[in-house]
Amino acid sequence: TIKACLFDLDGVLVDTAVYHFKAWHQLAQTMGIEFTEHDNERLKGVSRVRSLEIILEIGGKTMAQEQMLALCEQKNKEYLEDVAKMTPEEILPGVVDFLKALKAEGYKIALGSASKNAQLILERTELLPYFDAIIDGRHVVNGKPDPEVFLKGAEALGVQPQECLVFEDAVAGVEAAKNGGMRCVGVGQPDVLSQADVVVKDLTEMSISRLKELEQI
Ligand code: G16
Ligand code: MG
Repeated sequence: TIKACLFDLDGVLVDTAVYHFKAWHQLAQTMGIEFTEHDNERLKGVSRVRSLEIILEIGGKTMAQEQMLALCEQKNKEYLEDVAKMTPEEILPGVVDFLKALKAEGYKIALGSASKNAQLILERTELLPYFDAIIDGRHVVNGKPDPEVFLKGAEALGVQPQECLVFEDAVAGVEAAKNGGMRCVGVGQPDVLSQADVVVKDLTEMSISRLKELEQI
């Protein structure tokens, strides 16, 4: 049976990718690197420092570790200016109704995000009260597709991996769930998230009865 749901943040609950892109694009420009929306897909679900590595790869540049950390900090400052202005209106469709239904039925709920700003974003969007546990970029050593973030979530909730259902929009995130022995709902396009057990467009397609169907697989 499924006892808990674990949610990715960016791309599942809110769309912070637009703010990440804005901040990275600005930074890339100062380095003379052309960084496009298409390139931005590669940054989804990966850590901050890995994001910078990818941008440097695109620009064919290398850089000392120290300077990279300084640039990551600079990017984060820009990003946080937008996060500070976030409101509950930015919650993606279907999210609040599904979280309420899960709560009412006694399911446990955790966050499994790569972001070190996850807690702040949940506060700004008023989603924080729904979560029994938050595992994010501050708690994990190995990024997705390593299952660490979701396994720690299951542990924090006191459930087994096979009792968890993960919601993910990134290929690496779906892989992380499957690597952890969990069932996974992909949020996005079926051709991209082919490893997921089922793919939905957004959480308006989710309900308790749909979740119960997934227990059969
Ligand atoms: C999110 C985004 C990634 C971002 C990462 C780290 O992951 O999808 O693009 O690089 O968080 O964010 P921060 O710089 O805030 O620590 P997720 O796992 O929530 O999709
Ligand atoms: Mg995501």
